[in-house]
Amino acid sequence: MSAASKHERLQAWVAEMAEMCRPDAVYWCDGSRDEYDRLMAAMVASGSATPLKKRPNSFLFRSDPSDVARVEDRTYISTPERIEAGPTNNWVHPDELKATMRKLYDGCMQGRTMYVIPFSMGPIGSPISKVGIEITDSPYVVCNMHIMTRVGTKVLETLGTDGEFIPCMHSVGAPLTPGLQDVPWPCAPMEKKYISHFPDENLIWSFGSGYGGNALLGKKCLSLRIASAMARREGWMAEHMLILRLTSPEGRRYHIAAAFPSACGKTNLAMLQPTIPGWKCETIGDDIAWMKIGPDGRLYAINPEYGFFGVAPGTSYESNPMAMESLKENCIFTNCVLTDDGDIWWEGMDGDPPAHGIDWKGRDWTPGSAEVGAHANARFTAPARQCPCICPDWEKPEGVPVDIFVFGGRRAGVVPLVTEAFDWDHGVFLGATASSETTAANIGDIGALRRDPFAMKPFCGYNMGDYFQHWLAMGDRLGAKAPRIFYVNWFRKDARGRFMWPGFGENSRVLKWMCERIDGRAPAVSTPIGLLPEAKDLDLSGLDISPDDMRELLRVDVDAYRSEADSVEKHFAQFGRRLPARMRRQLDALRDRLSRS
Ligand code: SAT
Ligand code: MN
Repeated sequence: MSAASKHERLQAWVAEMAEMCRPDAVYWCDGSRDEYDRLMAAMVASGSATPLKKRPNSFLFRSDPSDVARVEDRTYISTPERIEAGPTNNWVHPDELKATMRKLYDGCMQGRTMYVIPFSMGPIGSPISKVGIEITDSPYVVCNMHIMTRVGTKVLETLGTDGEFIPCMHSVGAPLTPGLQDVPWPCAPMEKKYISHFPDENLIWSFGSGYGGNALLGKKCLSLRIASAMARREGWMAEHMLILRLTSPEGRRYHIAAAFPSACGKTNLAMLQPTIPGWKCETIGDDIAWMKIGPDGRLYAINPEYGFFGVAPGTSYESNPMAMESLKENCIFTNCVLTDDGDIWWEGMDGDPPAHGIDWKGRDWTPGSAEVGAHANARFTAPARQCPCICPDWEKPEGVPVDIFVFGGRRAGVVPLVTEAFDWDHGVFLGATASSETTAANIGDIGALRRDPFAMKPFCGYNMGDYFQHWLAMGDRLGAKAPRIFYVNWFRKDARGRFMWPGFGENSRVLKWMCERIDGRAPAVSTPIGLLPEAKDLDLSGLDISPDDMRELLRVDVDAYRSEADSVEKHFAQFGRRLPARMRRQLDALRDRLSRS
């Protein structure tokens, strides 16, 4: 008898879902290597996975061309009152959404197996961790969840007979009714895809997509959308942040948590190899941080995940050697090029492209082909423990104390390389007004400028105005022990479209200045937008960068910021009365400083 059978609520929920979806079989996952191997072998046999000769225990998948990224238009925060979801989320009333989705779920697993995946976000037993149970009809999802979360019987044991769990319901939405032939990547058409969250019930219902955050429900759905709503109720924080430890040549440790939108280099920054001598960086997480105030009054962070789901194109030994080293075995690759010698390849990888390969759509590909070989949002799924610079404390149940918060986005113009907030409220203002040019990580326009507060626009499970208020309240509780807040932009371009800052490992120079700031050892200039270094305050030794570029990277364009303030005004207007007065005051203060300079 399985351990789960003792948990009545869990059993009842699984039975109810099975009755609705009508799978051929129900299978409880134990998280074992043997289970992973069996599922992979079956997917190889059916033609949906290709084993890679060059990488032990690694497999390539090609998704349906319509199912390649998160679908923000089809993602819902479903609360009884629309105002609780706020202006940045899609909303449908729970009764209506559930009725619509019940019809879709009705019989949707015919001809398939329903997998029940018990998983823990965070180390099993950590006071910050949460248990989820994902139901899915996708063995690809099961294998990815094995890498991205801690799956298995042990989780059921911690649940006991009445432990709390977050139900995560998922179906690819492609029943195999008699006579239908399965396809390598089953999914439903766009108008039937729903990624739904019921934060009042801690419940997730996802239908129709098998890709990334739409389907691996521990990630964005549980660890950000549902967790952010829980965190607000319970007084902690669930953020779209990498976590890293920087150690100075003297051995002083700094923990940095940094928020950037999807595909803006979080994984690269998390695995940064400092170019300044004597400094060391270790990775704790690359995407999500859960943070609680510890007994000493400081803020402690854990990475709830167990693996990396990273953007493949652009990842190379030059841009991120530690990621490349993490990908040598036990990985899943999605929508990359298959080379003739049985390896994967993507645009931006080191060295010459292969002379021939199979592209992400399964067609012959050569370097002269009209289209890219790997999809721009092609991904690798890799176990975090395989990262050579993973921090020895990355699974510490109590987490690591955060010294520094960093916000940022992709901005070709206007926003300087680095700015320090005057104080907590100003830092919250910088986070609340963060902006970025959009990337291929979600379906939609690429390169359009949007405000992405705290990089949480797609991931905040409640009204974003209340979320700003929650940040202010956390700052009030943390007082003098609050992390210091910075804003960065690695992506400034010159008139010819060339990146002005080299980025990657060179970003350590900016992080070093932040560390010196919190130790009171580095100067800063007060400007209308915040505290900035002068070029001489940054360690630029050994870096080939022109004084003109440095001046431009650290210049505050007062006129441009006046229009930024106008755009912030519009951005804030959408929150109406839910915008905290303290944010309004920050905007007024910014305008005041700009008018005086
Ligand atoms: O597909 S995911 O949502 O997991 C990746 C991302 O957009 O950050
Ligand atoms: Mn992300």
